Amino acid sequence: MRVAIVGASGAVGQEFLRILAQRDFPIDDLLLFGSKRSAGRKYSFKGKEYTVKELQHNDDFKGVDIAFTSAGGGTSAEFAETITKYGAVMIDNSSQFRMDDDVPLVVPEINPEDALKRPRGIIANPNCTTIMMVVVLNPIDKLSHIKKIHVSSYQSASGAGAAAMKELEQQYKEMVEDGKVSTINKFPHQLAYNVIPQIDKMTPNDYTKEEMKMYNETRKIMHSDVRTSATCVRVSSLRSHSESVWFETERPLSVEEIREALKAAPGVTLVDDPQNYVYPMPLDSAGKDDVFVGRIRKDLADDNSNTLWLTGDQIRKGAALNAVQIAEYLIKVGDVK
Ligand code: 11C
Repeated sequence: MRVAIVGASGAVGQEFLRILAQRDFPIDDLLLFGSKRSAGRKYSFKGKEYTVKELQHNDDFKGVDIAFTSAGGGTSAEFAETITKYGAVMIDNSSQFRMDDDVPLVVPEINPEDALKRPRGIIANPNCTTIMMVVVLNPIDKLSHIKKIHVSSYQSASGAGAAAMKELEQQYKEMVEDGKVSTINKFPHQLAYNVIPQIDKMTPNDYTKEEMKMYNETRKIMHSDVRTSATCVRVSSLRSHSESVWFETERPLSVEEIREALKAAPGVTLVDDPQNYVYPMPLDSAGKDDVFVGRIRKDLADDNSNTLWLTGDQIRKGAALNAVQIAEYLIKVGDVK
């Protein structure tokens, strides 16, 4: 299997290297690509050193079976044809193609078969906050159809990339040393000692793009008419996103039913013993594969609704791991050999 990683130096790119090694993904040949700036950097994979090549419009992707791309929507748009023209399957982590009708949007626990219909050779990896929510809600939707979702997210600096994580650490350092923050590049405002109720750009309806991704992508992945109203918030945790989710089902569900469904759900770990202060937190889910869920309880304001709290590593299940699981599925069903 010839595998390429585009955006190899980024937070997600680096996670691809770790996950592919940890899962012993079948790789005969690995190619790393990046911008002109990151070309020449060296990374080791399973004891061998690999050098990042500049991504260019040439024949570098000839013979590549799977290309994991995570270098931003602009790069994906510009290079999709170059990457796929010799038959490589492009599993793209950007938001560029997610809502295109001829590009499947896949979470392997939910709609793996969608990955097999890809006329452009592109499979889109969903938005991280959306992936984690649907992995938890899909098994509940099977008990009774979910009609409405209200969600507030608590998204770590990691969602904005490796440089943003460094910036948050720098901001805390500046606060301690100077009493004020002077480095604000990656976030719209100071994040240290703060929360910012804006992730991604604002759209004309006053929801942000991140919030609209949660609305649109949830419907496409779950093949559902569900309506999601989200408020996405950047918080000053370093890694792992969390979400507070209210969902309305067609029939009232008991907490016990939901717990049982989630215990059996792939990719989900139940951490729910509220009376003993046991619930999931981002510090515990960072670096792990599953989405962790707890605080499951009846909504006091609506008999047909329940509420829960979830947290998961946005760089792993929210990005690189989900993409690798898509590739593993393609190999398992013999679609990519
Ligand atoms: C964040 N969730 O935390 C965003 C990053 O749609 O792939 C991922 C954006 C996306 O900033």
